Amino acid sequence: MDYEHSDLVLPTAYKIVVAGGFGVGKTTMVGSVSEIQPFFTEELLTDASLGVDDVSGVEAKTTTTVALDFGRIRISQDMMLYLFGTPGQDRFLFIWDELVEGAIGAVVVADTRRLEDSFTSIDYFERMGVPFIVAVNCFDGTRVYATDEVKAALNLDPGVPVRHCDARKRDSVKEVLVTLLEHLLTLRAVAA
Ligand SMILES: Nc1nc2c(ncn2[C@@H]2O[C@H](COP(=O)(O)OP(=O)(O)OP(=O)(O)O)[C@@H](O)[C@H]2O)c(=O)[nH]1
Ligand SMILES: [Mg+2]
Repeated sequence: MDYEHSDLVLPTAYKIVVAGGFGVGKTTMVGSVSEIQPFFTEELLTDASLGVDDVSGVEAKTTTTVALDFGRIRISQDMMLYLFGTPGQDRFLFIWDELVEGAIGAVVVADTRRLEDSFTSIDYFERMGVPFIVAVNCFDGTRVYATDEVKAALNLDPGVPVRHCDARKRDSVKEVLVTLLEHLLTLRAVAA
């Protein structure tokens, strides 16, 4: 057989978690950036969720993630990212430990109309020692807050990057992932 082995570059795969509160755009984010057909576990929001799931701000929402989202993107010749989106509701928190196992970092997606919903994710990653950044998903018509304001409101360590994005746009989400990778490299440099 005539393989050109020297041309063959197998990328290393890394696991990234996409977390955040209910309805902030995690599934949208994984879906818009994935190069493979993403895997979603969406279930219809039923009457049972009335009074439990706060859809204010995302009234058009009809489904919710009950287990995970999965997508994949090749960032460079030698780097592949596997994206695992979490369910947004606290009642599915029991899945998180397995979802986060082996992850090199996380993106906490935030909606500035409901910033307090980010605390569950932020507390979780701080407790588990998983490096993360915050991606503010800029929904149409909502006020845009400066990253410093978001940082202060979330009481974040000054070193944690915050950036705005549009979860529906592939390039925007790619920039979020690159920001996370740069943050990981900075942390590694500091630790060395
Ligand atoms: N206008 C606008 N709508 C968005 C954006 N991102 C998501 N949406 C909509 O907001 C709703 C919530 O999006 P999802 O991606 O399902 O949110 P999620 O965080 O995965 O939700 P859960 O899994 O239920 O926690 C959907 O109706 C999306 O179409 C955005 O950037 N702008
Ligand atoms: Mg979801």
